[in-house]
Amino acid sequence: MIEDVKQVLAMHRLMVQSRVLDEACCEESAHWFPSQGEEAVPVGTFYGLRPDDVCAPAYRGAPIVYLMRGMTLEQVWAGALGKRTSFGRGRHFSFTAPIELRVFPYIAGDLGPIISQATGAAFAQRYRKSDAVTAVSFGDGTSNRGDFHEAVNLGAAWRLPIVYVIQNNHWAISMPIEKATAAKRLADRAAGYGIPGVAVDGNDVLAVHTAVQEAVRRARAGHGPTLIEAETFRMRGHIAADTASYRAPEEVEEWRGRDPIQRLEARLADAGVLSAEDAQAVWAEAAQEVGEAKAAAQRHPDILPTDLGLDEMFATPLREA
Ligand SMILES: Cc1ncc(C[n+]2csc(CCOP(=O)(O)OP(=O)(O)O)c2C)c(N)n1
Repeated sequence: MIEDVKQVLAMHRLMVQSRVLDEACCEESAHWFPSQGEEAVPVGTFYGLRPDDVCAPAYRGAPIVYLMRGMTLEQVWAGALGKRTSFGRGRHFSFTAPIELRVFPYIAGDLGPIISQATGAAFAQRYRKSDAVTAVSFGDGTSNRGDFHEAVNLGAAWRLPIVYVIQNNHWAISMPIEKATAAKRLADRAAGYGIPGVAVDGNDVLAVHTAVQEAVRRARAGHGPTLIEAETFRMRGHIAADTASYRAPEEVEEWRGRDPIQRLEARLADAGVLSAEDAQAVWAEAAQEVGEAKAAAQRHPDILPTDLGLDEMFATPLREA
């Protein structure tokens, strides 16, 4: 159902921008984590949250959430190119975001703790008597970790203002979800925590957005967490260089037919909201913006060996001992 045309067009634009940026980053770095085909989950989940809400996006597709929270494309590129001007100061050849935007930075390596940390952010929101909420998304593989159980159990027991979103793209590197769990629907796990569990078509941005917004309303009203499983598909390998030879090409082709951007465009065309030419213009504009931002970020200074000092490793103590 298309109720608010302006919002839907904004989400379409973000998905296109995400796709174009992601393709360009894959060309730039063999280690980039491709998110092509999964755009409806980050966009549908984090679009429309308030500036005082906290966002903790899954690493796959996170840059579009940073852009939604106020980072510029040039800043995202500075991170992707490992520039000294990036929020990771060039020490992290990837992407991250400043905490001031109330978006969790991408923390390399350890998957899982972000679910507990986001639950902690929701606890802080409750403790400060604010009606802000936290939304956290993570992969199906990550949802099989103990961190998930501990965090969701606590969030539910304390009725914290948080929405847990599993970005189920069917694969965790080379491990298919059917081999990692016997559960048919990951959303069913919610019953074990005493919270609502909702399974949505993760390639339908409106379905994701509607489910998350409903969960946000519950959380804001003090009714606690919801677990949402958004089913999508990882169209490329785990990283840009991964040819994903461990899976059947037919499976990928089947999902190509459910491309979230093409589906939305078909729907918007049917509704007389976006013509083929309008859609073309959105793609062209995204390509131009992404290209210009990259060119600008390439001119930023690279990190120097002398930047790798210990000065930023330790925070200044709040009080002298
Ligand atoms: C605690 C931990 N275990 C293993 C890894 C290695 N690892 C990096 S990405 C990944 C797959 C994660 O799968 P999923 O959560 O489904 O997210 P996806 O990559 O599919 O988006 C693994 C196992 C890690 N980074 N952290």
